[in-house]
Amino acid sequence: MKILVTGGAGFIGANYVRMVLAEKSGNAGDTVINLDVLTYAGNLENLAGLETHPRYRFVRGDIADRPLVTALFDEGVDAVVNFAAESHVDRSIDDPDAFLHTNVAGTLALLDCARRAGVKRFVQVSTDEVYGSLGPTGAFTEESPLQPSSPYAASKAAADLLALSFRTTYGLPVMVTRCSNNFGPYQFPEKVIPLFVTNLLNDQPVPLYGDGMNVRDWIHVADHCAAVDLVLRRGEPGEVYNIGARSEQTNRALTEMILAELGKPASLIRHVTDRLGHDRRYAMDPTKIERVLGWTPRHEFAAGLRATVAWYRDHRAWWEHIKSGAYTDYYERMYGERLRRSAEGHGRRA
Ligand code: NAD
Ligand code: TDX
Repeated sequence: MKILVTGGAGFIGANYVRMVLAEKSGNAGDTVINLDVLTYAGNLENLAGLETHPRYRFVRGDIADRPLVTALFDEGVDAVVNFAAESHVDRSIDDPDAFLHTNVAGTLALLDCARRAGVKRFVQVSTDEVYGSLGPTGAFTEESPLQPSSPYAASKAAADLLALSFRTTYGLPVMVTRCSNNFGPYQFPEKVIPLFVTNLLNDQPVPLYGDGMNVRDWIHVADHCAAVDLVLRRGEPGEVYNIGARSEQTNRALTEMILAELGKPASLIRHVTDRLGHDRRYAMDPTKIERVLGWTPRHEFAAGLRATVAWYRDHRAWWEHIKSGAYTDYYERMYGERLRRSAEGHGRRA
């Protein structure tokens, strides 16, 4: 199968490309074209070692670029996995425009080119955030209403529904996956786990939003990639599949686990002003993909987190390279004022 993977230079896309091309994956007949425009989050270092792989090709470009996408489909692409996105909630609150361009217009362009080219399988990688926020109990099923909170989540909901509409309207064989929070190697250090781990490795404070009691449902990126691959090969067109590992943690508990793993003091936690519209709790019910496709997560949370912390400890050059230049401006804009205010509060309390 010739697979067009979009956003393959990002966190999950790179893990997916590596998985498909791995000797042991059993996908020996598959070739991968990785289409990625290389935004701030796209990093070819995530794919180091694959440059000369005989079944891999990188193309730099935008999923919204119809002539380019059409030319790639003209080469005989069988399947698409659309990971390409603007993916960070805080950036979408700061400046939503890019989210509309890539997540909505880009996904629409890709779907449209795919149906004109007669692509046989199309996986739209969606997210649990399309469902909005949960109360203290229960979990999202595929039938839960879509109630996105942030501009990011709203743009992903639009993409998710556009993808399903292409199945209903044009018969494009689309499957949608909605996954919970991923962690693992190659995650951009704006997301909470790599941000906190890399700050702590430099003995810098970690900015915990609000009361720290928001809950996220964590899954190792390798388990997400395996689920996406299963849906690509065996999923039913028109179906939505929730993906999650039943691994809920409050942000405070998660932070404490990371501190313990690194042997750092709790005094490095800074309670900062909350994220606007911060979803309180996510929890995924993955019963459908377990029952129908036989998927099951293989990574237990505590062990996976330990291995992930070790990965960032062992790959300092990878993240130091990222946490310089434009990242420094981002960090100041996002956290500078909040951390200064939190330090003043700290001083008053002391
Ligand atoms: P990421 O930000 O690490 O990577 C996104 C990649 O897409 C980057 O390589 C970027 O250069 C590329 N890209 C952005 N705009 C593009 C465009 N217009 N054309 C081509 N490439 C473009 O994101 P991630 O965390 O790897 O997430 C991948 C996908 O999975 C996203 O669709 C996201 O919504 C979804 N998802 C993520 C999570 C999570 O926890 N990270 C959970 C569920 C779903
Ligand atoms: O500095 C921080 N402090 C903090 O307390 C950051 C960056 C986050 N947080 C909190 C906010 C969330 O409750 O940690 C939790 C996780 O935050 P993120 O890592 O930004 O992830 P989240 O907003 O939950 O979204 C993620 O999961 C769903 C991905 O970024 C999305 O792409 C995916 O769709």
